Amino acid sequence: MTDSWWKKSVVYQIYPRSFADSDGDGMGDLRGIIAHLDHLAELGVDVLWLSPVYPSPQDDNGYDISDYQDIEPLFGDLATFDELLSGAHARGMKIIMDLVVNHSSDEHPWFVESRSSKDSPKRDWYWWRPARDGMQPGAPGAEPTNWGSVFGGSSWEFDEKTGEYYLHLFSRKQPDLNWENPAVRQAVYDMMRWWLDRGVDGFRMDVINMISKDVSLPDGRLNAGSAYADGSAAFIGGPRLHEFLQEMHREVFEGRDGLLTVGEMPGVTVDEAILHTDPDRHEVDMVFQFDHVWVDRGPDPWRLLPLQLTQLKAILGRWQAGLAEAGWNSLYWNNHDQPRVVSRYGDDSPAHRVASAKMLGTVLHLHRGTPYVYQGEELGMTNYPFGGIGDFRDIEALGQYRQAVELEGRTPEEVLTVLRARGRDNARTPMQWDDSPNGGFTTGTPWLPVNPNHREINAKAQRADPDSVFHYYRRLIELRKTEPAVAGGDFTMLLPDDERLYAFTRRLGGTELLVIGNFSGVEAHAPIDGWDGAELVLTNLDEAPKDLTLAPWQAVIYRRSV
Ligand code: TEU
Repeated sequence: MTDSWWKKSVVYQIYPRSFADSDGDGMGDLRGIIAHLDHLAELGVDVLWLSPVYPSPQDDNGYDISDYQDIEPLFGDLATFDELLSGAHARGMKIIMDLVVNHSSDEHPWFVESRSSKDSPKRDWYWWRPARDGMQPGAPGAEPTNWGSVFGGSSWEFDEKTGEYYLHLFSRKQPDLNWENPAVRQAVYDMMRWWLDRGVDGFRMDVINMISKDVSLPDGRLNAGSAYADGSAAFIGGPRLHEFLQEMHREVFEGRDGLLTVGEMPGVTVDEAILHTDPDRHEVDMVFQFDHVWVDRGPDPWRLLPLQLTQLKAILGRWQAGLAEAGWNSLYWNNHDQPRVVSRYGDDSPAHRVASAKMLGTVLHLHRGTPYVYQGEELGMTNYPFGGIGDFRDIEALGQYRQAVELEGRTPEEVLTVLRARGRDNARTPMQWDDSPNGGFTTGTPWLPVNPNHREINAKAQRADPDSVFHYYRRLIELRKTEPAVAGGDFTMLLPDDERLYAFTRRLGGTELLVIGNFSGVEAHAPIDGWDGAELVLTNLDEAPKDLTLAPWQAVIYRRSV
């Protein structure tokens, strides 16, 4: 992977269950994606990232894989997958797969065999441990460590048959694979080569910074008021992570060109990310960091914090500076785990939704890095009006609600307030294609309801309207292709202390761009000199600002020669 074509590219994430249903079962599928490839080509994206499409019991919507080398029947089959791949390639778009190998499904044959007996040849493919010293196996508190799972409850499941526990950092149906075992690693590399041989163009690697664990599995720190401890010090960026990623690179990617690898790494630091993405170290092309989506999260998980723009700028500015010389940033506001950004950092009221969605897109896409667009973001799709806990489907929302309300004494209302604003189901309501009853997503009953605002917010209407969020995103993506400073320019943050304006410059050779976004509903002046008479490249409102005084939620891009 010597070329870095992905620096000039934009990636579009598809969450297949919620993208488009071709057969009326209420669940999106591969043929649905094929039917909408022209929407993606018109938008101008270069790469499609498919969330998992493999056979799965769907405990975590496909992030629990029971067969790594086939297609989930709900979504289609391998022949349809090949058709999708060639349909994308024919339109100049690549496809990267989701690689979920920190854990498998408990229904994967590897785990079925592993749990069958203590002497199974695959016993050591997962993390099996006896009860805590001196405790009765299966008794409350006898788990091998005090770690909580991300989805609520203990991260250990007791297995009656062999009297031991297995580790699952996520759901009990997602047992963690033991990467210490070289046979596990070889099986994963084999499978990855198989997909590349089939023609796929790379991988997005799920929680890949959790694959190496401190094998002593130490207890974590218990925070006041929580039922379980945070064990992440033992498995985030663990002792052998760099070694494993370099081995994977050697075994899978060496000698193959034109691929993209992006590692999802919750909790990764800038310094670690430099090591992971420095091309000379042969690990991954870029990582997904989380600092900028944790900015509105305080020490208390069940209290909402408003966005503080100065903090957001400090975080993203630190990532821009850190990866300026070696390595590369990914850029994202949204994915299938995050609430809709226009509802979160913008203003989704009718007066400001369109402007703030475009402003957020402008600021993101003009940073140095590879932007990711999550399905529906290009329409300015919003959070869903969830009511009670019965409206949620996500295993994380349900599990965390149970733990908070039943074990930690939280009130349902305080937990629901946070889930409504931040829950993952916000991202997972079906894609809004048109104004028909199910938004053109399905002719059947959608697995998760379509947002009632699909009557106003939908792809069909936006493709016909040159002022829509869709066409604005299309122009942003096009600008990356026509103005080299967008992909290649260096980055300088301006006005770090301003609570309303996000401002920076990009410079490449004799060209400089000035980007300003107003993150507020009031007019704001940017005290920046030297841009009188500069060329206005793009703005999201009808009127250009005068003297750098931006209207509510306005964004501008100026260009000058230097
Ligand atoms: O997510 C990793 C992760 O850390 C998430 O738990 C995320 O931080 C959290 O859900 C935010 O609310 C990946 C996948 O993207 C996610 O969909 C999976 O559930 C998870 O791994 C397990 O595979």
